[in-house]
Amino acid sequence: MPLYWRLFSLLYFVCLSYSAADFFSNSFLVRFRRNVDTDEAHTIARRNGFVNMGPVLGAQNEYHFVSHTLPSPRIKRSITYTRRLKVDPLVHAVIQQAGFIRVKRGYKPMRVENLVDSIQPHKDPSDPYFTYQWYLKNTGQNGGKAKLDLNVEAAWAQGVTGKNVTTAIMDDGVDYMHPDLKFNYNAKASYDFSSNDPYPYPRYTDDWFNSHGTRCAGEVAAARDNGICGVGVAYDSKIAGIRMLDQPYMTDLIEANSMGHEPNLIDIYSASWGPTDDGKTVDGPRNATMRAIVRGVNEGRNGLGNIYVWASGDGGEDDDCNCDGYAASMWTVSINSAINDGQNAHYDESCSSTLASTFSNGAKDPNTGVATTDLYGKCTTTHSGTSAAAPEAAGVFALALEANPQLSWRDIQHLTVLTSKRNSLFDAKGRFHWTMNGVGLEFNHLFGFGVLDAGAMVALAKQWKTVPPRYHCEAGSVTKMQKISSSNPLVLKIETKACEGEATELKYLEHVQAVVTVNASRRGDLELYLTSPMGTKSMILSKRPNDDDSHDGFTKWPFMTTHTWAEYPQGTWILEARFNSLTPQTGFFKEWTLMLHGTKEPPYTELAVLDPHSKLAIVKKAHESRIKRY
Ligand SMILES: *[C@@H]1O[C@H](CO)[C@@H](O)[C@H](O)[C@H]1NC(C)=O
Ligand SMILES: *[C@@H]1O[C@H](CO)[C@@H](O)[C@H](O)[C@H]1NC(C)=O
Ligand SMILES: *[C@@H]1O[C@H](CO)[C@@H](O)[C@H](O)[C@H]1NC(C)=O
Ligand SMILES: [Ca+2]
Ligand SMILES: [Ca+2]
Repeated sequence: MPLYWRLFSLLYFVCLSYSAADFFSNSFLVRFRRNVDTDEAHTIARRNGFVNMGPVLGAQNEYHFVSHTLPSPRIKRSITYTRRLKVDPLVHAVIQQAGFIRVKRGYKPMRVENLVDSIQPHKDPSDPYFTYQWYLKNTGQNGGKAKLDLNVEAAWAQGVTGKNVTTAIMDDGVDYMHPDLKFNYNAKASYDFSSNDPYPYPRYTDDWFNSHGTRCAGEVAAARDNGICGVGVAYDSKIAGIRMLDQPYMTDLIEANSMGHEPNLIDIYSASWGPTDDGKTVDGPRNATMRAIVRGVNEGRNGLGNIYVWASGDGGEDDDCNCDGYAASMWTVSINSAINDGQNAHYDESCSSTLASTFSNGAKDPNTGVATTDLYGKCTTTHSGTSAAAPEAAGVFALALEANPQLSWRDIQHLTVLTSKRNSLFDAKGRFHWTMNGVGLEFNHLFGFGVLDAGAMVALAKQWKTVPPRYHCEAGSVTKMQKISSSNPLVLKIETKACEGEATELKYLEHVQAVVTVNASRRGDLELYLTSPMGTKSMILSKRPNDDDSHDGFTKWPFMTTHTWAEYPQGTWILEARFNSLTPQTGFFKEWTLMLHGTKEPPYTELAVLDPHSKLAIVKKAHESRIKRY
């Protein structure tokens, strides 16, 4: 059994532990006793009064059936309909799909503009909106900070513009007839899972509600020098539209089919949505969706792994993106945002699983949002939210993949860690400072390893050698139930050799997870901190003032940190659990399992150090002195 399946089964528990008041749809996942072909599946569906919508994740033993006679959504499961399928001799299991809520990040009704008519001659792209694209080239326009941008011109100057790379926008549709997008549209890789057809065109509403996907698409791949709108970060790359956000509720099957759609045609999936950012939700990928992501990173891109880019969340300081199982996943690259003067945006969430940042709106002027394409051939300058940030990262990764098409999903994360910059990013409220981890990498609880630098990433991608194999080590567990209260915080320790001498031995960290089961009289008042043997302290759960849950707590929830990247894992790990509130609270801490992920062999050894001040140089030096010590 491959290791990732073991890990995956551990994470399964997460999927089973939601308490949210779900409702039920008329969709059913039907698992057969043996493989059946599509014709046979049609027959079985018909003879039981269902319609077969097709296989799930390309499997031959799982199909998606819909009933047109069952009212949907409904409060209760339909035992009758489930049983009707269940008694069919070929059917092994039937799972009626729950409906749940997924929201677009950063949607606000926005003003729409027409093209500006004063086209200024420029050595930069000649597109009329380019000067508004401060996130591509910040000259200090609109009160921004000069040179605080994605440094994309340095990537373009290396001849890299995203050729032969496809990014899928999983959203409310893409206006693929937009003149700035249509030549970069990859129809073959596109699909509409909201209405089950190959045309992910946004549904018309008169309030621009379904403009989200089109705006995200333009950030990645709007065309250059065509006199229309601005340019995409990777303006010669392709975009696919995956329409999946535009139905009354979400189901596991819609998410799974979207995230597993054409994994060999699509390189990067960009998602600017997630569980409700109300500061009290704890939710993440369900069963089939988790399988889709695991399959994507292990088998997609013909084995190199798909890149899933995730907007870290718009819940502001009262939410924590580690409670969002999509953003907190090791298999997604979670991206936060900064505004044009280097502050975080007021809606930014913070958490230890964020890997890096890009940009959203301008500081004071609401018209200095992200300039990009809009519905019906228009352009906008007001796209914002961490929604706007994730597609910029997808564009930068598209550039890296053109520079080196052999990069794996992990290579992309390593490149992100090594080339993101602190630049002038800072916490507007002064809470979170830049800190150095045990190998000298600077991180910030808000911004991860900093703002993406396309020029540096492309340059390093060109000489990159794939990182050594990854191992998963279950480093230890504390399972004794312990009481915790406001006056008695809990400090737990795990002393570990990081699986030394075993098949999963590792010495160089990538992601670290603390899988925790705990309940509390008020979940939102609980804070969790994880400290590594090298002394790096990650806040893996922050206070969430709106979370008044007193019932569910967290059940085997995998809190993740990126902050100990490249550190040495052996030694003592410390978990602190404490309440941060005026009213006294109590709870029971039931489990902490420490999961370490990384390599046994040192990464980066074959890479040439061109700049002695680069992060690559710093980490390599730290690793070399470690090799001498141990
Ligand atoms: C484009 O990418 C595909 C795989 O995604 C590869 O088979 C093909 O050779 C590439 N084409 C070029 C021109 O690089
Ligand atoms: C999730 O998948 C596992 C393994 O295939 C299965 O045992 C379980 O019943 C599934 N749960 C749901 C809710 O689909
Ligand atoms: C937490 O779990 C313990 C043990 O299972 C239980 O006794 C308690 O009522 C639960 N709830 C709270 C708020 O502690
Ligand atoms: Ca253009
Ligand atoms: Ca959130």
